[in-house]
Amino acid sequence: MAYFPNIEKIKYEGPKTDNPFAFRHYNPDEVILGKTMKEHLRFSVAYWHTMTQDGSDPFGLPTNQRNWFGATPMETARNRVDAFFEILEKLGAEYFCFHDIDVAPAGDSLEEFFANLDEITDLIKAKMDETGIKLLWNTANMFSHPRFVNGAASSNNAEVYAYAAAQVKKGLDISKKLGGKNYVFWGGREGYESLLNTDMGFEQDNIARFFKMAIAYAEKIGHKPQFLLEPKPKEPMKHQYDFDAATAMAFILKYGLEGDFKLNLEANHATLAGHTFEHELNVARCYDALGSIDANQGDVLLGWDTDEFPTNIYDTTLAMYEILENGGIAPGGINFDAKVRRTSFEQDDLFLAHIAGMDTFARGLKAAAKIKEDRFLADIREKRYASYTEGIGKKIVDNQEDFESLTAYALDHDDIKIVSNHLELVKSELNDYLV
Ligand code: XLS
Ligand code: CA
Ligand code: CA
Repeated sequence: MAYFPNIEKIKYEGPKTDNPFAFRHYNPDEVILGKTMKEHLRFSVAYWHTMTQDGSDPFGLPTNQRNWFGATPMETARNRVDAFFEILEKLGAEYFCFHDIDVAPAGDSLEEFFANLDEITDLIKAKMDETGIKLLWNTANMFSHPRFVNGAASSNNAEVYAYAAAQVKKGLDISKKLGGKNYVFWGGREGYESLLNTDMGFEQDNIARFFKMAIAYAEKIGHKPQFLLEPKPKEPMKHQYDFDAATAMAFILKYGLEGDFKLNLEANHATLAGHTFEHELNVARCYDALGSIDANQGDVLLGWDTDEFPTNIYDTTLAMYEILENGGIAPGGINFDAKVRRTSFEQDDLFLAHIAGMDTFARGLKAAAKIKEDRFLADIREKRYASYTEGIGKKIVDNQEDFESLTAYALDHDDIKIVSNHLELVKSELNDYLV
């Protein structure tokens, strides 16, 4: 059965088309800077927002109209696999991501949950083999169930810690079965409500122990996906341990995890932390740790994690510029960790929303490629740091100076000329790349 009988495979029809079920900018086989758009963008669809999100909010009941509900939770889960792969194929998205609980019902025991996961991931594997669609990453939901009220690997309760370990072990087994490229750890409830009852150092040591056990298990089963840590500053906990890219890197480096971990960076988490998305991507690049991205956007007027589909070309251009400067995002990808608005409740809105996100990233890619080709930002930056390419600046960079020699130099050169950045001009010229 087709779950979207009225929707054909989405094709590129160019900016002039009036067909809403067509790409206006994403042309998968178009070559940009030597690679196809498909290779640059590595689009992924998120199981949770697309298949299980129901449109409810703290004030209202579900609004989403969906046609895949069956008589039992397992029947629904099986239907979802078919519907999901129909979406992936029709969109031409080559990757997907899921939490364990998104794909299979929890059942009445951990054993039953695992059995459900085995059955459903067999179906997923068959679909992957049939279509060539690949698993960008999977992860474990260790935050929704009440047992995780105080976190998972940071929980004060060792039984919860053990339960979480069992879930991640299963997640890695599934990653091996499905050939997962990455495996994500988002902190969920790893953080705290109040320092009054929290031993932060102990909790972080425990999380590091947990990660080391995960690495050891992956090595043991001979399947090591790229591990990714996903920062977020708040929600659900008041204070999340992996606040932002820099905080997550401090954790990774403190515990010597840099050989196994990179970052999965989400746009909305960046803005919640008070950063731009490009700031977070740039921080990750400074540590050679840009792993993958969760593509979405927040609302500037709202201080929470709205996970909207990305439609802001300014943001996607600057994000794609960072990705191009990184030499690409593989083995990571661009995962739409984004949900349709509560008011976009028709099932076909799932297509319209993904098309909007894919077109917005395609526009970002095209603009960023032009910026790179023209050396627009590269020249501005090169010129701005030119004083380090000769004379005293070059000697500083070559580590040939010390405080005494610099003081001697400064005493002779204290009539310093400062130069304007002309930032308004830069921003105005940047606009020419966007529209
Ligand atoms: C929640 C996170 C989550 C992770 C995966 O805010 O974005 O969805 O990406 O657990
Ligand atoms: Ca995310
Ligand atoms: Ca989010």
